[in-house]
Amino acid sequence: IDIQSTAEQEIPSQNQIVVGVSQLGSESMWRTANSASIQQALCKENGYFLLFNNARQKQENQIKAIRSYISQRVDYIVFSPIVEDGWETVLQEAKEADIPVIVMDRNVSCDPSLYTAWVGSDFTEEGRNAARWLEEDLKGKKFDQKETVHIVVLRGTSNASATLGRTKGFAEIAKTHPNWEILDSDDADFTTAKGREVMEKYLQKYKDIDVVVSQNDDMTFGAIEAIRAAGKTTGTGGDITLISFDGTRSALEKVKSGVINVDIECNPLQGTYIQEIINRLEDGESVDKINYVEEKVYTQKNVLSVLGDRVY
Ligand code: GYE
Repeated sequence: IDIQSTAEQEIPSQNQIVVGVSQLGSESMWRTANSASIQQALCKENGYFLLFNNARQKQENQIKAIRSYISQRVDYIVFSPIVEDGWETVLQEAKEADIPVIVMDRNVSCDPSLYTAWVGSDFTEEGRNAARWLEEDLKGKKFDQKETVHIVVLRGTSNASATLGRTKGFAEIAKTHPNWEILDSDDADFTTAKGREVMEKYLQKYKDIDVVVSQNDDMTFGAIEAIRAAGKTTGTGGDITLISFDGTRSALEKVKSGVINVDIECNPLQGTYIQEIINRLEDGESVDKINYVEEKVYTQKNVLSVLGDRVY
């Protein structure tokens, strides 16, 4: 092994911007795309030296990674908080060390002066968009106003902003429809295996499920397996209406083929937004504190417009 070049790779040069990233895990297709996006944007060619740590769904691992970035005196810290609470102490430490922190994807609930900027999605709006789509879809169907719509929800990771926001946004609108009944709402960790497991349980427990709201595509795939195994169908003209979130390529293929009715996009391509923020800070410019990424809603009607370019 060529020690010289290994050593060169491991030590940042004077003019490189050193960024420590703490990614919360690798639970979903969305997460994989998010990690790739950050790694591509903060690459050597763009002037960066990137330290990247996968916390494998543990907040304590994220705190450890952030502490190690502080002791290595990196120029910037970027992290996607697994849950909203419990970051004050470590962010205070980063502040005292004068290291700007950029929060990515999910939110933190602490004093906003503890971080420089946040990039991510409006999860509550995503939840509302799911319910708004359902309102439209039910128009003219037997459920419209009269019969009860039986809904089950597959929630993501407990206390994650994506879970909290999507749940809240959907419930806000559901409340205004006396005939929408949310039968059950359980955490399924944003994974396919858990999605399948929770959906199997729902199918045993409730004979009459009209709508499944699955808070990410990975859980949706698990739900589809469980529903098929129970001899039922989903999607356009199927037994169960399937609402998903994220808009990853393989799920959008299923929107195209009519197995998933609608996919509420959540944009994982946040690397360029973060690169832009860091570059502005490097130039001594001010940055917006809150930065929303762009997102849409996909059904069979418009899915072809995006499928061709979908890279994740
Ligand atoms: O929807 C899910 C992932 O925080 C927006 O986390 C993210 C969510 C995303 O595991 O697939």
